[in-house]
Amino acid sequence: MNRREFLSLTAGLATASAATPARPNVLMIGVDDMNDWVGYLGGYPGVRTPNIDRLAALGVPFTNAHCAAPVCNPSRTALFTGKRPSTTGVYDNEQYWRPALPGTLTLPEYFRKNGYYAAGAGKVLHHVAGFNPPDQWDEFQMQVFDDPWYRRTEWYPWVKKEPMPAGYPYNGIKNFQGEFDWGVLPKTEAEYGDMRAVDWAGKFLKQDHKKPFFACVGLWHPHIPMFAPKEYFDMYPKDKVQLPIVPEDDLADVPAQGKVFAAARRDEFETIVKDGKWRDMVQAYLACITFADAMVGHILDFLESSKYAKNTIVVFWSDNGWHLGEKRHVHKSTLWQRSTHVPLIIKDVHPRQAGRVRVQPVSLVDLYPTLTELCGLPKNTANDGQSLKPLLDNRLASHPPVVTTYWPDNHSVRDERWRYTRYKDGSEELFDEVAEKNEFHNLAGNPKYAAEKQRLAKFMPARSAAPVPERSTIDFDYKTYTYKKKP
Ligand SMILES: [Ca+2]
Repeated sequence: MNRREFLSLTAGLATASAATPARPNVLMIGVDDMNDWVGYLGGYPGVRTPNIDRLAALGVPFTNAHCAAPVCNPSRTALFTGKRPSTTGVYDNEQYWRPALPGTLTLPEYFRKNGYYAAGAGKVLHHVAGFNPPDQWDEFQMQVFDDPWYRRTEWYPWVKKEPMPAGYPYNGIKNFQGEFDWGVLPKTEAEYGDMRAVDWAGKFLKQDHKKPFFACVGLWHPHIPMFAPKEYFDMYPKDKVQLPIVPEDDLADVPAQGKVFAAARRDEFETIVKDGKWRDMVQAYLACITFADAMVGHILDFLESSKYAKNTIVVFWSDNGWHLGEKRHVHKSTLWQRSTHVPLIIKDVHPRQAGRVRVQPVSLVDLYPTLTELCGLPKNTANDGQSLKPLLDNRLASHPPVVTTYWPDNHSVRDERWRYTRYKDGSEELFDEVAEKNEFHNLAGNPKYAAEKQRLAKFMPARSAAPVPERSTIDFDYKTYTYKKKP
C-alpha cells in the first residue's frame, strides 16, 4: 500500500465512524389556520413575521404547499398518519380517527418504535378530547386556552371553567357566537395560553435527552377567537388594513357544491360586515399572525441556544388556511387557495440550498415519509405521501401534483400553474394560478383546457373511503381514553 492509498483508507475509516452519529432530532412547530399572509409567501404585503422569515432563510421554504384536507382534524390526521382523507375516511372535525384506524402508527408512535423519545405540547392533533391519545407520547402537555370561560367542559375536560370576564365578547358584536371573538385580553403576553407551550419547549430543550427526540409544539394562534396583546393590534392601524377584493359576482361561475362549501357559516361573515367590523376582523387576524410569529421566535431562540441547535430538523407548518371574506366566506373548509395554501418550511441538519424557495406543489401528507427518510428510519409503507428529500437536495427536482380533499369525491389538484377541482357531482373548476391568484375566473368550461383537466384528473384518488363514524355515535371516556359504539 502506498502512502496515497493509506491516506485514502484512513480518511474512509474516519468518515465511516463519523457517518454513524446519533440520529437527528425533530422539532415540529405547528400553527393553526395560518394562511399565506406570511412574509416569505407574500400573501399580505406589510404583514410582520420576522421569525418565520428567519426560519425560511435558514431552511427550505415551500411556496406551493397545501393541506390534505382544509380543516383541522382531517388535515392533522393526514399529516400525522401519512394517509390521505380518501384513504382513512376521516374528512371533517366530527370524526374520531383513533377508533377508525386501528394499527395505524402516527408520527410520534413510529418514531418511538424506532428508538426516539416523543414529546409534545399544545394543539398538535385536533384540540377536542379524544383526538390526541396520550399513549402516542412519552410526555405531553395539554393545550392551555385563552378563553376558559367559553370552552365547553365536555369537549375540554382538562380545562377548569372560569366565570365570564368583564368586557366579553371583546369584538363588540351583540349576540354573536362565542368562538368568533377577537380583541385584547386583560392580561399580559406571558399569560397567554400559547406561552405555556412555549415554556414547555424551553424546558424540554434545556434537558439532557438520552435518546434522539421527536418533539412537536402546537400553537393555537391565529385560530379564532383572535386574542392578542394590544401592541400586536397597534402594528396594524385599522385605517391602513387592506380588505380582500371580493367581486359581487365571484360565486357566479362556481358549481353548486362549491357554493355550499362557501355558504358554511355565511351568517357570521354577514353579521361581521353588517356590524361594520370586517376591517376589525382582518386587523385581529394580522395581529394574531404576528403573535404566533413571536411564539415561533421564542421556540427558535430556545433551540438555537441549546445543545440541540445543530442536530435538530425543524419543520414549521400550518394545518390549513383561512378566508377573510374571499368568496364571501370566513373560516376554511373550501377547496380554494385561501383554505388549502399553507406555509411550510423544513430546516434540515444539512444546509441543502437554504433560503431558496421551492415552487413545486407539495402536501402536508408528504411530511411523514420526508421525516423518516431524513432521520434514516425505515419507510412506513402505509404512507400515501412522497418524501420531499429530493426537493431539499435539489430545488429543481420534480414533485407530482398534490391533492386536497373535502368530504368524499371532492378533490382539488394543484400543480405549478393550475388548480383543478372536481366535486362529487362531476362539476368542475379550473383556475390559472399564475395568471390570477384570486381565483376569480373558472376556466373549466373552456374546451381549450380539456387536455389540462384530463392530465390533472389522473392525480385524484380513484376512490374515496366511506366516512368513518361521527363522534356523536361513540361514547368516549376521557379518563380511560377509550371509545365505545353507542347502543
Ligand atoms: Ca386549523
